[in-house]
Amino acid sequence: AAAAVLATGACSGDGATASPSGTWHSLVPLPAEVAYRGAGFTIGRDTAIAAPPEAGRAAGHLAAAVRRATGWTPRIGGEGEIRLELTGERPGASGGAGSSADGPIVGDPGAEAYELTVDRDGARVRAGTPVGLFRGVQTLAQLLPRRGATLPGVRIADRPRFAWRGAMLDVARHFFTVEEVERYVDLLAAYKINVLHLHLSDDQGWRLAVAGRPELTAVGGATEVGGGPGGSYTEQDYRRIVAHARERYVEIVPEIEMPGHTNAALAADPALSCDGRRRRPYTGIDVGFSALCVGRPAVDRFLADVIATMARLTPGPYLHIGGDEVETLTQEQYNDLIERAQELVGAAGKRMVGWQEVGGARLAPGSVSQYWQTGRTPDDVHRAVRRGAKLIMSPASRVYLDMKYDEETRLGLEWAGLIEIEDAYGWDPAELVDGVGDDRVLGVEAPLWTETAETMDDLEYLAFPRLPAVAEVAWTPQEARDFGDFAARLAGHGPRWSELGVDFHRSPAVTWP
Ligand code: TNX
Repeated sequence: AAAAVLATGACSGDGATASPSGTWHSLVPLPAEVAYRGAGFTIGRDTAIAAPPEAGRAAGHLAAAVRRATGWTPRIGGEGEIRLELTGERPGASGGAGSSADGPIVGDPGAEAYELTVDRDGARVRAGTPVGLFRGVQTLAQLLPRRGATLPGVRIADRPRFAWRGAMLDVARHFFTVEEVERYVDLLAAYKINVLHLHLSDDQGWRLAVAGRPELTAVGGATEVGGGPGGSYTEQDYRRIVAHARERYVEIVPEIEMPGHTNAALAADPALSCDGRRRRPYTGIDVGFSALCVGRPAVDRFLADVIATMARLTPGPYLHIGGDEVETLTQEQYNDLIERAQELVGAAGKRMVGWQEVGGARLAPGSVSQYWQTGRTPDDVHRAVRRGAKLIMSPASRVYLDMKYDEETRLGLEWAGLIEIEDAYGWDPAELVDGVGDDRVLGVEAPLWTETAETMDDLEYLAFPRLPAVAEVAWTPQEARDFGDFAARLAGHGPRWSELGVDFHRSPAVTWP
């Protein structure tokens, strides 16, 4: 059973405290503007949710949240005390790079704006788009008590700071089932994260079926780190994940790694190697040693098939082609392959995303570079920006969810440092790279590499509570953020995670109830 909408409201003594603004609540991410005032509204057995047809998904999620808090399920109809309203204006309808019928999921942040008010007569969420209503419903669900029916009086006006608020899950080092990925999506959606980037291939595993190339999953998918059985998604499995995510206004961005991190592909198809020899499956955790044979016709056909498959399965505009940590090619060979991939992605009507090393190649202005290497600002990032590319900020020392919290953490690596919740929270995406302010930053993403994570509990333990911290970095205006206030708001989420069976790290900076 999936987690669906988190209700974390504070009025039942479950841990939220007064914030500096003199209010009590557990809202994460903090809305841009929030003012508690006046009497609240108590949901009754005959309270109904009024919603237009386009807001069906938001209304359904809200009804489920009310049922969890109160035990009864509100009717969804044309009239009601809880109203979801689509306004005439559709901010962002002209901008953005989305393709869904009800507007882009990753587009103009204005398209996700909403207003929420609760007074003694009821609750109302207003937005220009269905996605805005859905984000507003997540806020309303967090205002509900864990058990109970009373919402506080409040006025909220909210919109995200960044368009791309992502999480990445590595299903290559260890495989995770459709149900596990769906559960992760549910947890993301509750924090208004709108992208799940799936790392679908690496040295240790190939996880996505490609038509006409059954050996990629049959051979490349049959193992994982440590030698376990691995696994892979059929096209139908993958479509289920995409549909489940869209239902929650989360975009799935697929990543197939190239030209490096490709041992699993080389084990499946010897024609992709320069020596024509089949590689043995790899179950260790080293990086950098594998690469496709750039320039070989067999490799060009492989690129075309793989990118066509990703494009066909992806309703959204972004395809990720990896591009990191190649140690066995010349810069010319590397650039050649990235530029070919970029052309194929463009010809499929999509935009290419790659790890920051892709900035070594000639990027198209619509391409996106994912910054990860902390400690210096590398030339490849500056080159990408000069070519007009935007950046996704994933500084390893802040947002790599696979790093240990402290020396005692039973899971995780530590090459980028130990990351407690203060570290994950306390940075500004517009201060990371000289000359790169809000306008060049597409957004923020928290990767979860899974060399050391094998189970859903492992994923949850590494992601919580750091993922909600990153969600607030990506959503909330910088000037409204304060770590002490965040920690106080976050406390109320602990009991809810426990109730949902979400394993989490009890970060010492938070006074968990
Ligand atoms: C670096 S950062 C990687 C991954 C590893 C990760 C482990 C990046 C683009 N690549 O291949 O899984 O470190 O923390």
